[in-house]
Amino acid sequence: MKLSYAFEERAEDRHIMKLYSVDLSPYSARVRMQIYAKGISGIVFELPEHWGMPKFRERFPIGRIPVLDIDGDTIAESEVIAEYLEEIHPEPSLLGTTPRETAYIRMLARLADIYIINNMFMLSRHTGALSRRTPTAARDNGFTEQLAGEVVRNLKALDKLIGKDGFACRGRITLADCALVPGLFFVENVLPIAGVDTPISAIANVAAYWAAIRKNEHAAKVLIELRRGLEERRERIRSGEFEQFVAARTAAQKEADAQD
Ligand SMILES: N[C@@H](CCC(=O)N[C@@H](CS)C(=O)NCC(=O)O)C(=O)O
Repeated sequence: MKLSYAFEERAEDRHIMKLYSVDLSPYSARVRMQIYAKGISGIVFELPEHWGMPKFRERFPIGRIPVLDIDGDTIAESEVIAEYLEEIHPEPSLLGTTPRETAYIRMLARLADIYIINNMFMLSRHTGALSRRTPTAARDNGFTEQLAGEVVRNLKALDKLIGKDGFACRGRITLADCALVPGLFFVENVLPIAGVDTPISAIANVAAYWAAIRKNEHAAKVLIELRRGLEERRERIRSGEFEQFVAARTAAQKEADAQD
């Protein structure tokens, strides 16, 4: 039993792995931070060709990144990829040393994913914060105001759960930090584009965590990538190229839907 597991582990190491990812994607950033923190080498980061277009969905039905490609076989969903990487590269572990510690880490990672990143993602879609020259202010749209309220509510919940030693929990980098860092980057940088002041500074433990974790080398690396992605996106919006891309994407999707 043990032997066959060891063999499988070595076999995994021989596979060619690619992570389809872009700088600005918070879900991809979560997996990239994990890869940096674990020191995994040999995973190539690749831009997803036709991303957003029906052609991309033909290959990857969920149509979202990150996707981990292992010799052409693919795994979607950041959390699933993260757990897979922990299984095939157990050391250094970004999980707990007991089931209860691991459950706590997963709870914080889930809070970041579902209640922070996902709400920020929907808010940015509804306001056009990352797609239009003149986004709709959240206060002018009841739904986006509600999403911004959800983000604040969940940051306040996080405030009661977050570690006070510069890490999300356990005094070291875990999968919780990998999910929280991109989430807080979006709260800090995307909410203001939608006309909402970032609430982080008023939420004491989250603010202290945010000030400390951004100095961690793996977090810092991913934050540089996220900022670079945001600057590139701003430039594409400024030049009008991004709106053209969104229009082409919508038209292509309508055509594909009509053929279904
Ligand atoms: N639940 C997914 C969310 C992934 C996701 O929404 N990715 C965005 C980029 S950050 C995406 O690919 N969006 C493309 C689309 O919505 O068409 C995960 O955890 O991986």
